[in-house]
Amino acid sequence: MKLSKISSICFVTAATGLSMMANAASVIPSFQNGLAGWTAGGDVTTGLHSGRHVAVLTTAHSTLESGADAINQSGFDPLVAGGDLEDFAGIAPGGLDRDVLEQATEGSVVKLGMTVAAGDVLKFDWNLRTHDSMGADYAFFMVNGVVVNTFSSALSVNVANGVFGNEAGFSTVSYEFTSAGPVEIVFGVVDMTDYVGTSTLMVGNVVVPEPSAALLGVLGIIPLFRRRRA
Ligand SMILES: [Ca+2]
Ligand SMILES: [Ca+2]
Repeated sequence: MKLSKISSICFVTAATGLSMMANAASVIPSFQNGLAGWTAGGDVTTGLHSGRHVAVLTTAHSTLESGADAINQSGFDPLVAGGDLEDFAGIAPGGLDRDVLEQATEGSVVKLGMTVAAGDVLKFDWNLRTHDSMGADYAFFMVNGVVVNTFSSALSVNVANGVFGNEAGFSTVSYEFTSAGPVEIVFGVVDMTDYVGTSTLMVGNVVVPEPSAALLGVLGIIPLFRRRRA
């Protein structure tokens, strides 16, 4: 009787944790369904690139850029830095500048709010493609208004097909949430120093993977079931 009671308490605790993890995983919409569920600012569309359904964010103005830079995809202009861009991303004006000489000028952002459990791991794939030649543009990943990862156009040195310029190639990033609760995740790309040399962020496969069988074992669910049934 005593063993059964302890087992039940442990199971409820573990199941609650799993429920929260599943919540975080289930609320991240795939870009296979367009931008449904996400909030976009600036030039943001979706597409299939390198086998991934991705959001495509550019720094291209719809009318003020020309030649290879004129690749605005949506008809919406990038948000202006020094106010609108930072307000939308949830960071203080100037928060995307490197320093007083290297300042963000305009950019595009996509963001999502969700609830996570402590220990949840977010994973995503991103690639930066660019025509940039001065003042390295960059893509960024933010959590609750803090930039936690960046991807510089200086890494985009590989010739790529299509209109988006040279690329670095896709890489996968993992980020662990250290505390439970509501969070806002933000992906963006900014022009730096000047407005030309369009840079494009492609981001996809944004997931919080479901807990594995190994994790279930660590949480004690499998052994506890066996003990209860014994
Ligand atoms: Ca630049
Ligand atoms: Ca631009």
